[in-house]
Amino acid sequence: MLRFLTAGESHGPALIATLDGMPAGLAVDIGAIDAQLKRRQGGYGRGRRMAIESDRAEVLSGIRAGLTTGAPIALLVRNKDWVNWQQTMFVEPQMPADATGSRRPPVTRPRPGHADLAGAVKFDHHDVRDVLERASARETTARVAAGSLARQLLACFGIQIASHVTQIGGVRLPASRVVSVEEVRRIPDDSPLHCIDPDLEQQMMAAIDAAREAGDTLGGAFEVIASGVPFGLGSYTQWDRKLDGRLAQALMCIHAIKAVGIGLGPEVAALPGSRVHDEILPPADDESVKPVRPTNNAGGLEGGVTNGEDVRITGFMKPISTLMKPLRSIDLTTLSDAPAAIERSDVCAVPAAAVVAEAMVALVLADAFLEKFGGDSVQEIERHYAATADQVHRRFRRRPVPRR
Ligand code: EPS
Repeated sequence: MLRFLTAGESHGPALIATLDGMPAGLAVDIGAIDAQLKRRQGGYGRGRRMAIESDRAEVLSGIRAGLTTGAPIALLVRNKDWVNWQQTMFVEPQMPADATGSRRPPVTRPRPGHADLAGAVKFDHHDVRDVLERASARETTARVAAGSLARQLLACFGIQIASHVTQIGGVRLPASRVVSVEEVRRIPDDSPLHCIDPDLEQQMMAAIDAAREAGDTLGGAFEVIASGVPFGLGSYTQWDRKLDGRLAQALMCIHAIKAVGIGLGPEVAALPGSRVHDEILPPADDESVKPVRPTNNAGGLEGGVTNGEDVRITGFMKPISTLMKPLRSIDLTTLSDAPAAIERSDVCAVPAAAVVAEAMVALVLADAFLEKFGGDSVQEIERHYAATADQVHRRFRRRPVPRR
């Protein structure tokens, strides 16, 4: 229903996202797209590039007088750093006379963990720059811009998405600690790592400092929570409709994510069924619109379908693969031992990855939402949504709902 593609290189002129399938009639807050882009740029442990950029989205199509038209939405975010790279990244066969910046030598020493080696062999590139420019996590800027629109659509129906960092390197919140959406909302916007526990956050920052000193990098984990999600997004009827699988793909395809957990995540493997499955109790009172679930270990998904509880999904990120104290590698031109190349990079980007994950979750949830409640305009979707909500309410309300 909702599709998006991105284009652009890390040091090219711009990043682009095309979002197709947005319904007409959504009032878009353009400033909110930039606010999300700013969040993605933040977090303790980012490198010097983020001081150069101040990402802003330009809308090229699909929005008129503040409202979506139903046409594809094209978004463009310019790279300010482009002026420093034109002599290396020019498009024409010969370097244009007015190209600015400097001419960099070819990159020939692949970084272990990066796409450098696999990408160079796959596309038969001899300058690894042809790989790393597109493999760079800078691409996630375009995803966040597109995701911000998905998020605005979901917000019309009361669905909110938030995230928090649970682990940096070996410093982590206890696995048993269930964090509420309210706790996440209380984290100040300028919090360095977006962790709910300020003491733990200090330890996490110290771990990042130590990694930086050592010329090393650190990974970690974050949880994304979507609240206000109705029953019935996704389906158990076919493998590619299961929403847990779709969300897992959405997080796994973010740079450096190596594992994903839903709800309790990997912990489920160690516990008996009696401590994993969330019991189902009668609706709390006459006004309730769903049964009570005392726990949410399932992370809001049973059978690949949303069950009316918060959707909770955790991403586990490996340490960034550009090390200032490089690992052993080879020079692809001579095939002799050589330290891996050093590109300007971050020490830790887990808080940024969490913001990207929010965007990806928004895009997948919006897609599933449009499948369930679809329509060509927001107004049409609202009618369908209201009718379904009414049906669910009638089912669970103890006091009969008067017939309209
Ligand atoms: C960036 C993510 C990282 C940064 C990049 C900007 O990308 P990568 O995956 O290539 O390490 O290092 O900045 C640079 C490439 C640079 O010139 O510093 C981002 O998220 O915007």
